Amino acid sequence: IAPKQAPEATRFPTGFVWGAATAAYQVEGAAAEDGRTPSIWDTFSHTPGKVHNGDTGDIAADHYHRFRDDVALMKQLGLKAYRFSISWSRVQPTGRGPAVERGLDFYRKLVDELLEAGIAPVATLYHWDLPQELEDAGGWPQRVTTDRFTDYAAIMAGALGDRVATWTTFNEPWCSAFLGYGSGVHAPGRTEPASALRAAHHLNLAHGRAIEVLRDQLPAGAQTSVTLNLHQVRPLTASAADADAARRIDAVGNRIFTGPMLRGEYPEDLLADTAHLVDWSKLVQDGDLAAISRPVDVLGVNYYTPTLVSMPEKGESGSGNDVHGASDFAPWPGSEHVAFHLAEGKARTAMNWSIDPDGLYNLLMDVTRDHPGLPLMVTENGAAFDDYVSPEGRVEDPERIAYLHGHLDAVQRAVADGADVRGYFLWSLMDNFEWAYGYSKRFGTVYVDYASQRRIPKASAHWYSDVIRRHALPPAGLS
Ligand code: GBH
Repeated sequence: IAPKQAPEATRFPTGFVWGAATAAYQVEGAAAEDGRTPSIWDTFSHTPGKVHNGDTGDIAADHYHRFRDDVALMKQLGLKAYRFSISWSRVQPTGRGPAVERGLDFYRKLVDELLEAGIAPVATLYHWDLPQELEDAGGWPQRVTTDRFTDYAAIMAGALGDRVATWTTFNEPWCSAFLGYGSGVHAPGRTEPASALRAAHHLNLAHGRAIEVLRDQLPAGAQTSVTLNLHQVRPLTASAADADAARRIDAVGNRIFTGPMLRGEYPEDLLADTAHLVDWSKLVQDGDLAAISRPVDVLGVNYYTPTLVSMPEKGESGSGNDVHGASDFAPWPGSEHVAFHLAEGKARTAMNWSIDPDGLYNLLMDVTRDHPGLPLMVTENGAAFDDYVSPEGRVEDPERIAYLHGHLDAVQRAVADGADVRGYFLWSLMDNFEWAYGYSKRFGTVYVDYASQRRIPKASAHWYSDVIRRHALPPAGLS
């Protein structure tokens, strides 16, 4: 009789990329250094009442000055890739015209440091921080902003195209359009449903035009992508009304981007749901859809929690459009009556988001079904918990380890069932400025003591390191 052996752990696919992510305004600090001018997030965070505790990104995790130490830490953890974003107003302070060399230098040095450490740089051109001057000229609801973005993309491809192999145009354009111009909980804080829809179209167009520029300028092996926060929408009940609520949110939350980008058209139901707000026949001009649908090499998806919706009957009050507690104005133009719910009986993170790894499995499988053969990358996944430093100087975060284990297992199940997932980026490398929540929410796998700027890898960082080394999840019980 053969001795009992531990079952062989399933390994991730060969070449599967292990990374961690940040975004410029959330970590860099150095808000007024080397020629950088304010972005809409500087303005917003300095406006009283917009961000928890009046927190700003002025200093953040001081990554601008500490990037060498941060890259050394990434190397120590065994990361294979680092996803960061570029602060537009650092390289092109007015959002127009020639680039500022000192601004470009920061990203050149960061990229060189990463390459030296054997870590692949994955650059996002836009993670929500529009130069304030461009917002003053009308921002994303204005078509001219797409010209500005295309110029900026060309500058960055020229400066870093020889060294950065993976480029992402936008991070979560849904948030820029609908939280920025719809609910106003994000910068620039406008609450104009029609402007939010216009912004969405212009973000799509800017994406497509930038993809064209990147393809022209980048070497053959470089990859282009965009990252979407596709909502994993589920109806609360099996009723026809709730099914319609789910359809509506899927339209204005997901298909408003995947439609034009991946199919070359806006969904008919979206156009109908929002016809009273914008004249789509004027907004979408000849050639726009061809530009927007220029192919990307890989689609990035960010996932945190599913979206549970219903359509309350007239007179019945829904739970409102503020499932995450940040919004009292619906960021869903055309679907203002849809109610949002928190799943019962599931554990929650410090954001009060329910923990549901099956949502990630379903998301990857849904995209694979709707867009067969499309390579995917999980560009963000992670959780905030109430982390603290123990008297011994350690940060124990077993809930985060469980969260990551569950979601990486979901990725493996999706891969086994046919999804072409090329990599996984943990959100976030380190604690940072969590937008409207300021520094009150810690998503990092590395703890940041904001008083001293000391970094302390949490227990989950050591766990993740181990996963990377094995290229597999540890046997159950070891996490
Ligand atoms: C990501 O976005 C960001 O890319 C990243 O910068 C951020 O730090 C991270 O996640 C953690 O939050 O209540 O209807 O207004 C977050 C994705 C999608 C979560 C929208 C909150 C609010 C919807 N967000 N959601 S609503």
